[in-house]
Order: sequence, then structure tokens, then C-alpha cells
Amino acid sequence: MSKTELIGSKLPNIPWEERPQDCNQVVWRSEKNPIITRDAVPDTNSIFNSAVVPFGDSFAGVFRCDNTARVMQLHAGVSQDGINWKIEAKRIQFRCTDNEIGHFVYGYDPRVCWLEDRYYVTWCNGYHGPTIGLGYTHDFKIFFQMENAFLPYNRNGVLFPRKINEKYAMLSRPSDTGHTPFGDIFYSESPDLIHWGHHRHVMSPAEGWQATKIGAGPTPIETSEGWLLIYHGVLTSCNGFVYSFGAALLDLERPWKVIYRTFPYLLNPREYYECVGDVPNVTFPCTALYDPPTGRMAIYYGGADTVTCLAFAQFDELIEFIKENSF
Ligand code: BMA
Repeated sequence: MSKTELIGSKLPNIPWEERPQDCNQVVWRSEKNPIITRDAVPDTNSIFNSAVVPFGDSFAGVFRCDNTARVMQLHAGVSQDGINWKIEAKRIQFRCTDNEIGHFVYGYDPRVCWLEDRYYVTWCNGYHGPTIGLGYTHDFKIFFQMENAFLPYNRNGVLFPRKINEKYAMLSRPSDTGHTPFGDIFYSESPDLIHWGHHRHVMSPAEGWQATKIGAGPTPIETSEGWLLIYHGVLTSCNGFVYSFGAALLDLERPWKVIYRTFPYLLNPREYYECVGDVPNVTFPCTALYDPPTGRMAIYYGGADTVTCLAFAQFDELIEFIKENSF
């Protein structure tokens, strides 16, 4: 079988730690976890479910910061090494020509995607309930807001990093106004990032850790065999939701076709900072950085809706794990 190639720009300064000797998991945690604590920004209750990207020779990101009034907000941040972050004290004020859309209600669970010539941000945006907000920045200082991608109610809007069949493409997870006890991942296309259609079903919940609902995580990663999608799955225990994450490989030209999908999870809540916090038992990935020459991957995820964490994987091992543990 030919080797699966990881496609994209090299990232030699990717945050990285070797797998600890006593660990035999395909994804392993940073010893520095949580890399961002809940009080890294003044007047903030928690900093979690956040997205980062390479930016020049350093890193930038959009962070979910819930403030001490428990308003869910997005803050910009920069970092030299992807681990130590300087996050703005004030929330992002998106510039928007239409006040109907630009009026701030709440924003959470951002994803950031380099696409063509700018960094696009998608997030869960309050507009008569949660829906997918869409905006962009060139410099992580000034942000512009576009039309919401979908009608409410929707969450986990995740852009693909290039056009597919000459259309922009996004995954999303239609939901309800509350803590949605269901949820499938869908695929949508757009000619202009404003009008979305050609909606296709991608995946439903399955057994075990992903039995209640699933949602796309980081920006999908292009490989020679398909789009590598890391996604979260939710199990309903007698004590509430448990958020773990797994991975799938989606067809390159028809990403609503699933080629492989992990039956076991890749990572689930078991460390203290994942099990104890504002919402116990949550690991929620929003970013996966990668370096094609070395196959190193760095996955950023929220812990217990309170802190931001980092985990690592080797691309070849991850692909092999996905193939060998697919259903
Ligand atoms: C989801 C979102 C996430 C959160 C998760 C667990 O519905 O609100 O932001 O991490 O619930 O509370």
C-alpha cells in the first residue's frame, strides 16, 4: 500500500513533545497542560475551545473567553511558540456593514482557517439562537464580519482550507437552542462564502463515545487519500454529556463520503483538567497544526469548558490507527 501523503506548508516550529515512554496511545498530551489557564486574561471565567494558526514565523489565534458575567466572547491572541499566549484583554469587535448581523449577542467555539489570501474565522454566533458566524482578518487586529452562513440553529461550522470543485465548502452541525441531544455533520457549498447550498449528509452519531451527537473539530487536513477530519463525539452518561474525540477520512472530491472513521476515540476526558471544571468530562478539539516533512501534529482542545490544552500525534501512526480501527 502506498504511503499517505500529508499536503500543506511546512511548519518546522510546530509545538512538539515526544510521546512519553510510558504512553502507548496514538494521541498523547502535552506535559505543559493546560497550556492556557482560566485566568490568563483579566476578568475571564474560562479560556477554552480555541483556534490557532501559523502566522508569519509565529502563531496567532482566536480564543473563546467567557467573562465573569459568563458572556461568551472571542478574543484575539499571538504567540511566538504556540504555547505561551498573549491574549487581548478586550473582545474582538468585528467590523460589519450590516448592524442586523454585526450586533453582538455572543460568540463561541471559534475555528480559524487560512483560505486563499486571508484568515477566515467561523464561530457559533448568537442570532436568534446559535448559528454559524463567518468573518475574516489579515492581521488578527482588525476583523470583518460577513453574513451568517446558515439559519439558526447550527454549531461547529468548519471551513475547508481550499475550494472543492470550484466551491467554498463547510461542515456544520444543525442543532437546537439548548444543549442539543442529537446531531449529525453536514457538508455545504458556496460560490461566494455568502450563499450556501448543495447540503449533503456526512456522518451520524454511532456507538459508544459518539452515540449522542458529533461535530467537526479542526479545519480538515488534506492528504493524498482524503480529508483528515478530527471530530468530537458525545456520549450521554447517567451524569451528563462526555465529550471525546476521534477522526475520519473523507473523500477528497466528495467530502460527504466517509472512507474511514474511528470506532474507538483518540482522546477522552481522563486528566484532572479535562474531568473537573465548569463542565466536567469535556475534551473539545478546534485546531490541528501539522508539519508535512516530519508528520508532527499538534492538536489544541478545550478541557472541561475551562482551560486550553495541547496534544500530539504522528501523522503516519494516526492514519494507520484510523484505518485499522475503522467501522
Ligand atoms: C457544546 C458547546 C461547547 C462545549 C460543550 C460542552 O454544546 O457549548 O462549547 O464545550 O457543549 O459543554
